Amino acid sequence: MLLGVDIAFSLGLVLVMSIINPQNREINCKIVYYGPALAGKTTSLKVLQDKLKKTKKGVVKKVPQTERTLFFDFLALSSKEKIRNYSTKFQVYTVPGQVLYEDSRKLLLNGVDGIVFVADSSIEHIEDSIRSMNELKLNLSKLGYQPDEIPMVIQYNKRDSKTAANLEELRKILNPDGLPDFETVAKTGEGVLDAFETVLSSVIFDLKKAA
Ligand SMILES: Nc1nc2c(ncn2[C@@H]2O[C@H](COP(=O)(O)OP(=O)(O)OP(=O)(O)O)[C@@H](O)[C@H]2O)c(=O)[nH]1
Ligand SMILES: [Mg+2]
Repeated sequence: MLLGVDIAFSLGLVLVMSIINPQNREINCKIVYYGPALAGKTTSLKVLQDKLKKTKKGVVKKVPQTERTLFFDFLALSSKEKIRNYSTKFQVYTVPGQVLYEDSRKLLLNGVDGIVFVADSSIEHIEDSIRSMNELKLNLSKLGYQPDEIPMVIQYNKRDSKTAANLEELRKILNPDGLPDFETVAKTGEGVLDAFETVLSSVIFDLKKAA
């Protein structure tokens, strides 16, 4: 279950990416939804907001409002789980997918702890997803991250599209390394929470490792 993981954790730990705030006794982690324009990043974030409210596992502080994202959408999640008296908070961002906002996408990756890559499954948009995936890797390396350092999952979104590509084809093209991947329909919410919980578990696993 989301954040229902018991984590051994050293007090006073300073992590490279997650921000530990000893005064507030908080650990702040950053998750970024990355992907091409109109792939369904903002819709996925809205799904998270709705579903997490229902499970009462997190508190959503801000609701994404925009149709086309111009800089970013943002959700702040407060977990009720504690790690040795430290509360765990997650800041969840979506990047703007439109090609001209590359600088914003790079900026938003700064300090990232986990990534959900949202691909558009439609055949006519596969090139956009490939371009976005390559750009993501390039931006991460420009920011000084090792390629496999950041936990990442992939959403093959818009599985309801009449022109959705075959899953195995998408895997071959976008996921040669076998990252956790999910068939999603953000419009109905299908698969979105599973993807989010998986990246969250990986981020928490990394916290444990670093402790
Ligand atoms: N059919 C279908 N439509 C979807 C799905 N997910 C999102 N959409 C629609 O696709 C359009 C774009 O969705 P957004 O969530 O705004 O896409 P985005 O990735 O945030 O786009 P940018 O902000 O431009 O980067 C909207 O009209 C959504 O309703 C899906 O799974 N299936
Ligand atoms: Mg958006």
